Amino acid sequence: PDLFEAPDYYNIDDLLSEEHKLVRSAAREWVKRDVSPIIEEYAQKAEFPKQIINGLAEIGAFGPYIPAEYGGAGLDQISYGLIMQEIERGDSGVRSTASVQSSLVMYPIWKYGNEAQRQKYLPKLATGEWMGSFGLTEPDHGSNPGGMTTNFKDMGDHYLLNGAKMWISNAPFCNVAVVWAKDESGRIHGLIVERGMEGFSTPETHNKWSLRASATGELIFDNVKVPKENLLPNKSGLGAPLGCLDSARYGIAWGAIGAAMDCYDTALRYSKERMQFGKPIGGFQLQQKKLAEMITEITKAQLLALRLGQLKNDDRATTAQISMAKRNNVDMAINIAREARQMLGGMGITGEYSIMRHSMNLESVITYEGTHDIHLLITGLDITGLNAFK
Ligand code: TGC
Ligand code: FAD
Repeated sequence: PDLFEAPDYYNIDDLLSEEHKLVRSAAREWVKRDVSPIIEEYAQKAEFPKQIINGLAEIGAFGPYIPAEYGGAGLDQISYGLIMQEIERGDSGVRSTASVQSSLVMYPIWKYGNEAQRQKYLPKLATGEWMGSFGLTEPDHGSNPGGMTTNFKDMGDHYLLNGAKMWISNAPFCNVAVVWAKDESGRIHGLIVERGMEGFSTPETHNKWSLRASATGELIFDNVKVPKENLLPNKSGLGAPLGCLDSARYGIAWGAIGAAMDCYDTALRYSKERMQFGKPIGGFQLQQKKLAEMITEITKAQLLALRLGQLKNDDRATTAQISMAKRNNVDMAINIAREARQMLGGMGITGEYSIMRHSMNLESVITYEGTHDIHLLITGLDITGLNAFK
């Protein structure tokens, strides 16, 4: 049974609105009812549970901050964060599906697309009738997406797209993909590629030990004819995909707190029940140190995310501020997962508890959307003015 209780050591709930709390409890109830009971089985068999797509749409996880006129939930950035937190409490792979759909597919169509593209795609993406993927990373260009080689040529009445993307969440079942590719002058643009276009295939990536309940794959373009109306007209250059990453990384900063909370809550509960040497292991100083450090780090991460949400609501959050929160909060969560796993002893390595799954999932989360190293260098550049990437 899912007994989860969210820690709120600094009464952060006092800083949330009634709407924030309602949105959070709807997401929490749904995760408890429809995700937690099945997710271990799907992770074990390395399969995305497609039956949860409707539920994700119902809790507003597809386009939380996209205006209602396009089918989005029209919520603020803190509600978006809280939804991500609750979903990732269940599983980082499920949160990935929501992050990609909202911040990497709906966001660029909303921000960089024209009205016809918004009307055509956003409502269907908001209900989950269509699922999207985001193709930036390539086999030879991960941390350095500006080096991409995927390209398109202007053939007069259409574009001809060639190249390959790798490590793409939702690729194996997506209906549409927002793909970043260079034009003949080397400028990066976003193109909406639809399943069924000739020469477009999406082979699944197998043998993952992490994010197993999320489908990952490639996007392969072999002379794909893309209609001209599928180019996103309102922004080009590397800044266009990087702008989407700002939004997704913000959501991950909140999401990681959910995974950490679940690990902490599980370890705390276990430590009060598990008896060794005639007393609960939670009574030993070494275990208390772990728990005390966990709740401290979770509380700091909550404050970082909440303040960042306020800045985002005012449209004042910088890329470097978002980067810091993504890095700190994911690092916090992966460390907590590791400590919490040890507190459960042998039981901690089994699927009876969620911790080992969170721990393995977080290896992807600390790698995608900019690795931990890349985020250190983004902060480094911001505070010194010296660019370590060039
Ligand atoms: P750099 O020279 O810094 O910037 C290139 C151009 O972009 C502009 N810019 C931005 N514009 C808007 N928003 C932002 N956040 C921007 N950041 C930069 C910049 O001003 C410049 O414009 P211009 O006009 O001068 O050309 O670019 P760089 O090549 O040095 O790269 C910087 C670096 C390394 C930080 C960046 O490439 C990076 O962040 N790399 C990490 C790659 C990454 O995060 N990939 C993620 C792939 S998607 C994913 O992982 C999804 S997982 C989803 C899930 O399942 O949840
Ligand atoms: P590399 O860039 O090759 O990095 C290897 C190592 O070198 C890392 O430790 C890195 O930190 C280090 N390194 C690189 N450059 C520097 C430097 N300048 N200084 C110091 N160290 C450096 N991408 C998408 O586009 N869409 C998706 O939906 C998506 N989903 C993903 C899902 C999963 C499960 C995973 C694992 C990845 C996903 N990605 C996605 C790709 C992800 O964004 C990349 O894996 C990530 O950006 C790192 O790129 P890379 O794997 O090529 O590693």
